[in-house]
Amino acid sequence: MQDKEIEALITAETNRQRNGLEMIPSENHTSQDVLTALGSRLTDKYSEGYPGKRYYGGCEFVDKVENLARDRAKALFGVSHANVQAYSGSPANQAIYFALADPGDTVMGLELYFGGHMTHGLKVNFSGTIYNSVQYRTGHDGYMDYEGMADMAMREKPKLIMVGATAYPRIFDWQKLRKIADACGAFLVADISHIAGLIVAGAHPSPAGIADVIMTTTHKTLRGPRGALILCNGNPSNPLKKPERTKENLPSLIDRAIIPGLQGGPHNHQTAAIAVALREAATPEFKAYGHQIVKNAKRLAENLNNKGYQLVTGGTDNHLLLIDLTNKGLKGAEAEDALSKAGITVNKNTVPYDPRPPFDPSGIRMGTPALTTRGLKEAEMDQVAAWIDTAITSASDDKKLAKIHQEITAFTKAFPLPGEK
Ligand code: DSN
Repeated sequence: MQDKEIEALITAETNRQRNGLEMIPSENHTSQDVLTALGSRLTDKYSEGYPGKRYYGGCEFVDKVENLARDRAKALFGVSHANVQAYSGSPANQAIYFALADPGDTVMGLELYFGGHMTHGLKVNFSGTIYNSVQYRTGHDGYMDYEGMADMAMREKPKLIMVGATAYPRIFDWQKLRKIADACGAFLVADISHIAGLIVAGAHPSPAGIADVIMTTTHKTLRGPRGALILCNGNPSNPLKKPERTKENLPSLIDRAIIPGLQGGPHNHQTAAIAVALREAATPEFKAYGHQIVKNAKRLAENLNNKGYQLVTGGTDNHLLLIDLTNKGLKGAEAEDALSKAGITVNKNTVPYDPRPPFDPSGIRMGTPALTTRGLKEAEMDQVAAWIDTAITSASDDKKLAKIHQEITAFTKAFPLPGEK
């Protein structure tokens, strides 16, 4: 590389990942094939429109790339329509709101500080300013409060109900959610960004055929490049005619919301890398991977429970743990910092009904997708839990934290990043 400054930073970041434990539950390590597609000449090409209906010449190969990505997405998730052009999760959700609601309409989503996402109606996000957002919360036990949701839905009559989370350690009951949406006449949108890999592996129930629209980012448990899929059922109609806002028209509504509604040219290198990841996710190895993520998270939870940590909901059914550190006398940010010095990357996070502010919350969030990609299994989780506990209980002892980092660097040599030996 001619640019030595950027080259050095890429090397430094790669070494940071290689020599540490990546435990942010929304992160993962992609395969070398995904990286190859992402770094290809496809990035040079403009192709506004959809395959076969572009505004540019020279699209014969990128058409095939996009069709492969769409076909693989449809087959993997069991739906009949896939849009693979959204640049990432937030723009994808923006497209869904744009397709299903008008400015000022009521929309309902899980509050960020209870495990939701900014785009699920946070007041300072587009979803809470352009739309009249009403926000539901989990119960005090940390579990989804389906009764509370149903009451709110009947009272507020939202146009759409967004369901999904960034910090929820349990399973979503899609059938219950369908009933709530039907009772108030709302579209049900499932944001499965965190759990998509578990769903395709069969380690979490799928909302396919239940939710009206499914959105997932492609870079979390699904282990692809950054990007997003918007999935639904039906066939797109004439792209030039404005469709009625009905369930039959969902494919057209979504496609038109992406372009011309929100985006210009799709990122073809990203689409190709998504296609590669979707092919990988359809293998038996990926199924085993998805189940192993959950086994590892459960084992980690068991260990930390035994060491006196307060896990929100008492444990996990998926890929992540949300830990309230109040009883350990440490704030989330302090734990994040100590763990980082020890070579373990997590993030500070609010816990339900957190008395502390969001930028200085009581908890941390951690997950097992990236560690599982590197081949760590239950036995290694015992060691990881021991390191986490030592780092948290010795948070102010920089020497001890540095020693853990050394141990982790040595340990990770047996668990190379994808494509490395
Ligand atoms: N930033 C993602 C996460 O960490 O969960 C959500 O967008």
